[in-house]
Amino acid sequence: MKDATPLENTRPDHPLEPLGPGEIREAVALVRQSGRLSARARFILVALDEPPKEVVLGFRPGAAWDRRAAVVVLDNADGATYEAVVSLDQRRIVDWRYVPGVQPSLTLDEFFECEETLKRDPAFQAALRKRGVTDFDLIMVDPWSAGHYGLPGDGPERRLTRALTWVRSEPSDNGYARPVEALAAIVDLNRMAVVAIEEGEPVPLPPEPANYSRRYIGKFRTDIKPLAVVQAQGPSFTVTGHEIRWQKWSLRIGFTPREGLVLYQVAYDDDGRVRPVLYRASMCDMVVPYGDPHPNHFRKNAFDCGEFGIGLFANSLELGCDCLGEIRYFDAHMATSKGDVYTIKNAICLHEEDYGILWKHMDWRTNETEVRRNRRLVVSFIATVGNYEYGFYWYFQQDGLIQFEVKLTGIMHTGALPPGETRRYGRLVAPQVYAPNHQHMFNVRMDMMVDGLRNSVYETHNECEPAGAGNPFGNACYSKATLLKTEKQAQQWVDPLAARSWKIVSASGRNRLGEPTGYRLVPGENVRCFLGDTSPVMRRAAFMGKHLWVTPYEPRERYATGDYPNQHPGGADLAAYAAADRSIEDTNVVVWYTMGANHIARPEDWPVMPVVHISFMLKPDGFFERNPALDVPPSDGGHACHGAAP
Ligand SMILES: [Cu+2]
Repeated sequence: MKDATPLENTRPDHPLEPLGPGEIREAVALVRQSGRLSARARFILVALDEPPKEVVLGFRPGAAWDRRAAVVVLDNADGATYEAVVSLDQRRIVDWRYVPGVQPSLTLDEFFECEETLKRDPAFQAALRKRGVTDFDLIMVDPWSAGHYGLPGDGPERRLTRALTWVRSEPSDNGYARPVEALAAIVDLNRMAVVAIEEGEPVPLPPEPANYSRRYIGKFRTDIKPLAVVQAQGPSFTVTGHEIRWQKWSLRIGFTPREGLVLYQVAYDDDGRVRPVLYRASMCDMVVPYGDPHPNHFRKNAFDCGEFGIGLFANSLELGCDCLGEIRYFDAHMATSKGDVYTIKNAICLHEEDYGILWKHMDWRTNETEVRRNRRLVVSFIATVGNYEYGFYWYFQQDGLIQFEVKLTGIMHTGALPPGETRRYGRLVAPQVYAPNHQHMFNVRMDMMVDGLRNSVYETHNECEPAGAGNPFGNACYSKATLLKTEKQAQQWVDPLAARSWKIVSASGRNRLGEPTGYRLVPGENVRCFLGDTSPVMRRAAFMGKHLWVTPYEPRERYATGDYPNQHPGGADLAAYAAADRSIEDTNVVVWYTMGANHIARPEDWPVMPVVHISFMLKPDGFFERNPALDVPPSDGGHACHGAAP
C-alpha cells in the first residue's frame, strides 16, 4: 500500500531510527535532482545509512550527527548500478559510486511488470496454448532469479529473470496446484522484453484443485471455544520511537528492504548496570536450493534477501490472526522502484507471550512449591515470497536467553508429472503434482558485544578420558573448550552427538567465579546443505558450506552472500571475507550462523504447509552470577502454589 501521510521531516532522536517517509522522499528527490540518472532509473534501496559504531555508542541525547540515507539505483536506460550516500542534514549527495559488473536485487514493480509483459507476449501465449492454457488472465508468473551456472548467457551483463508459470482454474483458485511444466520465459528486465522461451515436452496440467481458503473449505470443525489473551493492564513493555524496553531488556529495532527486521543494541540491565550483548543482529541472507536436476528445475535457488529483498515482501499483520494479546505494531517504510514511499502497515509485531514455566521446585518434605511463569518478549515479522511464507521471530526471556526462530509455512513450490510417473528428486503431493526436494538455508549475522566490543569465541564439546587407570569406570567426561583464533579455525559444523556449541566471551568482564562473562550459541535442529562443493549455487552462497563462521568486524562485510548476489558468479561473499584468515581473538567479532531446514515434501504439506520451526539460542553462560530470574514475581496472586498433598 502507498503511504498517504504528508511530507514530514521530524528529526529522529537517535542515530539508529529508521528513515521516515519524509526522509525517504527527500533522499529520492536529492538523487533525482542531481541530474546523474535518466528518467528510467529504478530505486532498488533507500534505507538508513547506519552511522559508524563510534557515533552510535558515543551518542547522548541532544548530540548532533549527520543523518544519512543509503541509496542503490539502477538505471534501466543503460543498466548501470550506482550507490549513493545522501546527507539529509546537508541536503546533498556526499558519496556517489558506479558499481560495475553487478545486478542489484529484483524489485516488486518488476514482478508485476514482468507478469504483464508475458501475458501480452505472442510467443509466450503460443507456448501456453500448446499446453491447453487459453485464458491468460488466469496465469501467475513468478519471476525467479536467473542465478549463475556458468552456462552461456549467465552473468550480470543483462538484467534477467527466469519466469515460471502456474495457472488458476478461476480467479481465487490456488494456482500453485497447476504448474505449467517445462516452460520458462527469460525476460530482460531493463528492456522489459522477452529474450527467450525455454520449452520442453508439454506435460498435462494436474487434474485436482488444491484450495485452502475459507471459501472452498465450507465445513469447519465446530468444537473449538474461544481462547482469549487478556492483559487488562496493558503490556509490560514501553516503546519510544524504535527503542523497546521490557523488564531488564532494552533494544532498538530497524527494518531494511533486504533483511527485514534488524535488532540493535540488545542489552540487559543487571542491577542498574546496562550490559550489552549484541550490537546488531539480522537474518542477512537465505537460500533455498532445490535438488531436482531436471532442466525446468535445476535453476531454482532463491536467495530471498540478496536477490529479492525479503523486507519488501513483509505482511501487514492482523490482530487476532497473526498475533494474539496486547500488540504494538511498527510500520515499515521503504521505497518502490519508482521512488515513491512504500509503507507496509503493521510490518513488525511486538508482544509478550506466556511460554510455560520458567523454573520450578517443590520441596517434597515441606510440600512448598515455587514456580514462575516464563513470560517472553517476541519481536517478529512474516514475509511472503511468491509461494512461501517465512516468519522470523526473536524471543527474549527473563533468564537472559535470546532465541531466533524461523517459522516456515505457505505453499510448496511444485512441478507437474505425466500420469503414473514419480520423480526420484521430489515427492508426489497430489495426483500429477510433485514438490522437488529442497532445503531452506538461513544465515544470521550477529555483531557481538558481550560486555563490550572485545570478545573471543570458544568451541566446546564433550570428551571422555581414554579408558584405563584414569577412567576406570568409563565415565570421566568433560567439556573441552578450544579458543578459535582465526577465521579458518572458526569455520565449523554443528555436532549434536558431541554437544558442540560456541561461547562468545568478553575480554574484560569477569563473573564472581573468575571466568570471563559469556553468551553461548546453542544450535537447534540443523542440517548439512546437500549441495556438492562443485555446485554453482554453493559457490555463490558459500555460507551454506559451514554452520559457524566468525569474522572480525568490518563495516563493509554485511551480507553472507555479498553485496550483489543476483546473477553473480560467486566469490564475493562470506567465504571471501574470511579467506584472509584474520585474527578473531580479543576483538569485535561478528558471528554468522547458518541453519537449514531439510524439506522432503509430505502429502500433509499440501496444499498449504503446517508451520515448521527451526531455531537457535544465545544463552547466557557465566554472564550472570546465578539464575537471573529469581526476582520474577510469583504469578499466584499471593497464595503459594502447593503440590498435591502426599
Ligand atoms: Cu520447504
